[in-house]
Amino acid sequence: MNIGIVCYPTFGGSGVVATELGKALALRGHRVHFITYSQPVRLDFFNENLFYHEVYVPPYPLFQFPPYELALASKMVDIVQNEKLDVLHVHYAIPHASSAYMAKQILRTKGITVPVITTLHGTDITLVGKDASYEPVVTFSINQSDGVTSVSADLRAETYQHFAIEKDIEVIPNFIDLTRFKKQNKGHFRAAIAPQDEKLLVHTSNFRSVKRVDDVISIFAGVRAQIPAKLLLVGDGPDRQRIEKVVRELEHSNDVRFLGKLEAVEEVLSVADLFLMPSEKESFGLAALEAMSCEVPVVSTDAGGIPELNVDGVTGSISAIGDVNDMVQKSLFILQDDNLPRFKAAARARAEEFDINKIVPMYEACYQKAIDTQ
Ligand code: GMT
Repeated sequence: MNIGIVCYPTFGGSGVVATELGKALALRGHRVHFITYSQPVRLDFFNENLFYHEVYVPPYPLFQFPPYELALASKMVDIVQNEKLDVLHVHYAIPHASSAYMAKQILRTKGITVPVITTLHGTDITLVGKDASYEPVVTFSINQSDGVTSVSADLRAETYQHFAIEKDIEVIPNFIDLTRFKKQNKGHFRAAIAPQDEKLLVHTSNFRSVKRVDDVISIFAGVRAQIPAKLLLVGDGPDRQRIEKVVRELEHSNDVRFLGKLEAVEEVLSVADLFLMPSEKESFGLAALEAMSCEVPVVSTDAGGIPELNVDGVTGSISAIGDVNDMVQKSLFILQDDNLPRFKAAARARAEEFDINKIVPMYEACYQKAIDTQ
């Protein structure tokens, strides 16, 4: 197939899923055209089946808000027409699904039909999309899509609950490359970070308020009060500066390291004992899946789709949002030497259920169905 993928090119989960999906489709022989405003972070190699088309928004003094969605729609028209795309797959509803709708209408006037698949990732529904400023457009553009997928059953339920959706939504979960995300021998790194063999706790996120990074710090402080431990924080975002101040006030502030936006997160996960995900909203929890694939159990909340991934008492633990005490107690339990090996093995075994090779064919089938029903 000739496939167009529209996504955010940044470190966010939806961009990572879209890029990894495109790469996997290219390896399976499809031609994949990425359409976005800059080179996707993980698209940093050459493959004869991969193409990147940059959306350029010309500046003009009149524009207080440059109209990206119009430039995107125009670019979609150009690429569908000239590269003869069979399907357009947009990741994150806002504004990609409405731009795709516009592109589809323009193409129709030229006698060209192209099916549009919209994948809902999370905050496009649970946070931003619900807002009255966007809701009518989000509802309309989802209903106009030829195929709609969501990354968890919980996100699908929330979409039906808050939007008047007439379409079937298919659940296609996040996936993982088990060959990249596996425990590597990084003993030297562990010895440098935890010379006394302290337990290593890790959190990775975009440091937005829904991630509740304050809770990460409080959970760590509770654990550190009982056992020797270190905390590694990967990622960056709006809350980072404030969290740095919070950390400076801690009794054990030297045991917390900010690593910033690391691309090779699997190297950090390879030395970790526990992953903390105390999110308030989380449609799936790709970062937790990456950790589990590297044999790291997950202490999480029951937000959104996390319980569809993390199995309480088996691959980690589940607590109510904000119940820091419970997460401290569960962390201490999992970290006990008698318990940790079994949690680690179960985390990896669970991650294997989300093998990229099992999930990508679900997208291929979804494309084929949309093409066949045009
Ligand atoms: O986590 C974020 O805020 C980034 C966001 C995105 O869309 O870029 O991630 C969402 O999509 C990921 C991939 O499908 C999911 O694994 C994340 O759970 C989801 N984040 C939220 O729902 C908050």
